[in-house]
Amino acid sequence: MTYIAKPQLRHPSLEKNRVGYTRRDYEGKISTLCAGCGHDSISAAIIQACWELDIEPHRVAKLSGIGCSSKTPDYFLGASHGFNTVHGRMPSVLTGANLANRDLLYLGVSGDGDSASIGLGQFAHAMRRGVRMAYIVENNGVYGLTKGQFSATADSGSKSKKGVTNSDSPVDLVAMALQLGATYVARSFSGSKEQLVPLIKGAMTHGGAAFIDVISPCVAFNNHPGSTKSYDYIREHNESVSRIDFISKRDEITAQAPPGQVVDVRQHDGTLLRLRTRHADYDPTDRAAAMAFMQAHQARGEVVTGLLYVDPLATDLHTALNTTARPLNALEAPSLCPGAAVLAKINHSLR
Ligand SMILES: Cc1ncc(C[n+]2csc(CCOP(=O)(O)OP(=O)(O)O)c2C)c(N)n1
Ligand code: SF4
Ligand SMILES: [Mg+2]
Repeated sequence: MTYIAKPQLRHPSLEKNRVGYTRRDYEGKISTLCAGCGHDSISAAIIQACWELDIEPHRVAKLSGIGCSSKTPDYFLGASHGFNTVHGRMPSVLTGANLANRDLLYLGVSGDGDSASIGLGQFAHAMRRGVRMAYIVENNGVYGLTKGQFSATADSGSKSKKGVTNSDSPVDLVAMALQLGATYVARSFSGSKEQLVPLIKGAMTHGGAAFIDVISPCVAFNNHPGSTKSYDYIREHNESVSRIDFISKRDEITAQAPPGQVVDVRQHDGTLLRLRTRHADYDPTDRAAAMAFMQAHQARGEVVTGLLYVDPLATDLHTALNTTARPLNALEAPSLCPGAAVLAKINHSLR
């Protein structure tokens, strides 16, 4: 048996959201990950975010690669569409699905091995093409599933459980996402649900490529002194740029924002990201400044978390390709294949 189904029994008076679902309706099977694994906390944050967003589960497509992290879509959104791809290939399969049906909300779940090692090229092209999705990397600095080898995001100088020092430079997926043109870029920590839930909500309502790198400690292979991805290390070195509140377009904005410390970012779909900044001069809409800020703090050994960059008016691959507003999978045969006469006309126009 590779999974454990959850009992269907539930309390009849569980709170429902606006579309009539309880939190339990956003759960999946019982997790088989190690007790204390950061990935389970991220699954809980995804469940909370989707419930609060009033998303109907059948409107979500969750895709992943291979790894403990990529197993997690089995543990949330059990009534959503799902595809567990080959190692590192989630972004291209998701891109294809998105092009065929633009009406779904795409959630890509991956690991640091899956996205920064074997899937690095796939990650890069999904970001630069602006595929509309929430792309979450559950980053523990190791290949958890294959028993703790250093991954490409392990920091230079960090130590393995057996005391070996990593000499390679790390791949920083946040810096890459910023450089490659992602329009929503964040870093968070699995132990910080208060920060992670609104970040996921913002990503799922974003109009382009949204990327969240979530430091997610592997308690079995990378939670010891000398690791820079352990619970203790991240708690001690976490430097949050802001506190984020997610306000849906239906919610009334009651709290008056104190001037100077609050940046309101309204996204295309009307949702509002309210950022209570901890650094008065931090501008989350300035890509180059975000990069410089992050690198300066990283050099001091700090792990910068929060919403680092957002382009509220972002567009996606469909806009770039000028595709039809109707999902391709809903078009009838004559529209998809208009016949020899149309092809001859196109060929003629190219002569
Ligand atoms: C093509 C291919 N190469 C290698 C593997 C072996 N493999 C399975 S999971 C994994 C790494 C997973 O690491 P990560 O994405 O960080 O996930 P984690 O388990 O740490 O959450 C590797 C190398 C594989 N399954 N397929
Ligand atoms: S091996 Fe590590 S990543 Fe995998 S389930 Fe256990 S704690 Fe999580
Ligand atoms: Mg990993």
